[in-house]
Amino acid sequence: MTKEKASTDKKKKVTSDYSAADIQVLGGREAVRRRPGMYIGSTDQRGLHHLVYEIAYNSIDEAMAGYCTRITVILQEDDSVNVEDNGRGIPVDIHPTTKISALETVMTVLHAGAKFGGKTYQVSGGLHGVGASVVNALSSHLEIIICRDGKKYRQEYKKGIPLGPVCEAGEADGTGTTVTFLADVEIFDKIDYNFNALSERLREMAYLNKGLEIRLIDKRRDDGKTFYFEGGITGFVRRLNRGRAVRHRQPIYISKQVNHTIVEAAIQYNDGFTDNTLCFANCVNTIDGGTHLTGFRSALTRVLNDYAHKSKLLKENDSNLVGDDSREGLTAIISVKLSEPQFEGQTKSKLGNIEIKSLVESVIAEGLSLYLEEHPDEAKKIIEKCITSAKAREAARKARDLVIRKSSLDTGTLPGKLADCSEKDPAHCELYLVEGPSAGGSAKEGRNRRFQAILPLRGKILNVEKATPDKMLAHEEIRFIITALGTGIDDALDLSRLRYHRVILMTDADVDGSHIRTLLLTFFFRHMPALINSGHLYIAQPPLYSIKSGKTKQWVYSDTEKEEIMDKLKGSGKKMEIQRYKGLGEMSAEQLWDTTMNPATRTLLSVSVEDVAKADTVFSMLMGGEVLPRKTFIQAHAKSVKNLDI
Ligand code: 0RA
Repeated sequence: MTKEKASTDKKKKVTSDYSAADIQVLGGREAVRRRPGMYIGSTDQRGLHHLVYEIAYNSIDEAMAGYCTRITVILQEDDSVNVEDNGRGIPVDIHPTTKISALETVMTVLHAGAKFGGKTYQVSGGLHGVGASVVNALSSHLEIIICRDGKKYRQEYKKGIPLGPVCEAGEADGTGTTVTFLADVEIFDKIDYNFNALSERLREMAYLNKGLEIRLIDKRRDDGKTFYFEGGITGFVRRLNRGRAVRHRQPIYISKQVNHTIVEAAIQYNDGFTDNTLCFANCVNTIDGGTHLTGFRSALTRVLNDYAHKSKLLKENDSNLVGDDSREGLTAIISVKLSEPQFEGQTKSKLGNIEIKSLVESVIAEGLSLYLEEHPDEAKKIIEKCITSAKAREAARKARDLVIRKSSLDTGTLPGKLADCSEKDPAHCELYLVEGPSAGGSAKEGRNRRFQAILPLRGKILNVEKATPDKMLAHEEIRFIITALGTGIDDALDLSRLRYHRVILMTDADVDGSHIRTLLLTFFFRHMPALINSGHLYIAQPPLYSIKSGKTKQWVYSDTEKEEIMDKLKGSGKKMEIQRYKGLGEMSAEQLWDTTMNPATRTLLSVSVEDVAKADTVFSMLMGGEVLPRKTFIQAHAKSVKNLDI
């Protein structure tokens, strides 16, 4: 009987027909009250603020749909909050299936708001927050007033339960919705709204909806703020960049509506190094990015590269700017508004709509290209910034590679051509660095393989004095030396890992040989100075001559020695045969052992650097770029290596 009556009399129906809806309402209401955290995150101040946002989101949806220009949030002295808008007003007519008013459905059924909005909204599918029903369920008292069709309607709730039907409450001038709620002290730790925290988010909303005025009034302490931004996200970017040196005065603004989707971006580079890009989908800050951000980034990098090449700011052979280069010092807002946003991820803060990527990419590419064409001065400043970033990135990469290489050198496998010794105690081991493969062969054959290792070196050693660190490590022979020694180099040098306590340079006694020796010394001095300072580095002394007389053969290691012996032999009238040895390769394996490698008979020069500061200039003079000082020095210090017998 009641139902029958209700269908003919709208007002009465609303009054009486609560039985069916109640079950549904209580279901949602109780779930929300039992586990409020599931719906609003927490029951502390953040959760409390969430209530305000949920109600405000509905009004912002109305603004995005183009029907609302002003939203007022008032923090009342009694801890209740008003959210008032000048939208169309929530419809109060009876819903055909639920048989209750649209207003009551929105206020009592979880997620009902979104469903209601979907059909009527022009571009936006709404914020898709948890909805007004959650706020209602968590409020000890809630009142909603609708102004529509020249009338005022009113309904009240207690903990989400209607205290009565929607009632007419007089005349109204305009249209709009006002929600007043008092958060339930049974749910919340304490009712204490933070004006500044609320301002931040409301300001953001105002930026994202240009032309929308949002007021926040604090009646508790007579404070208030009005947010209204004609420039929308352009102003947002300016605010983010305030106090920073910017590369171009005006933010770049791009906006386009395609069917029911709006794409908007504001871009301004500063002189900093971080990427400060915020992206929003239907005014929700998608902190985990998503398809809109991906589309924006690829357009940005592509367009900047195209322009940089076209304008010859990047030369043909220069490598392209990468994404990171185009985002250094970037402040940007990307805002998309679409009908059915899909929010993904754990916290639903990533936009998933796949079609948005190409849409954003094309809108941004078009808008940005146009801007660069029309603003060559600004374009140049932006591109130059990106190029600087590219250079810095390249330098950083080299430095990083160097560190990685250095550490891999420490543990690298031994070079294949190293003929290692069998002794494991480094204190008893020697490593011969031998010039040329043939001498290397003789040395391998002639050595005592128990404690003597041979590393033959091919060709000239890189002049490290003139090479960049990465070039040096790209040089194979140098890498072999480093891995064979096992200590690492430079800052990473660890002498305790030295695999041979005698490192012996064995080069030919000719010009090439002495050049190679100098190159090796330069390397050790620059990159393993501790090896020299601790007395581990030696120079082998192969003989220069052999003098044979009768059955005896003598090895001669210097010209003075040669003169002495010759004088002696001449005096005794004996015949002699003198042979000059220029290269190690001219000696047999046995001869090499006898003359140069046998510890019992050989002579080694220990390399020491007494005056490191002096040596430093000496090395750069010897091996650096300038030719004249090198020549003078070599002539003056031809035999300056300290001689030490072992
Ligand atoms: C659905 C339809 C219509 C308005 C709204 C929702 C609406 C909801 C809220 C929530 C807070 N403020 C709001 N303002 C409007 C209007 C349908 C029509 O008039 O044709």
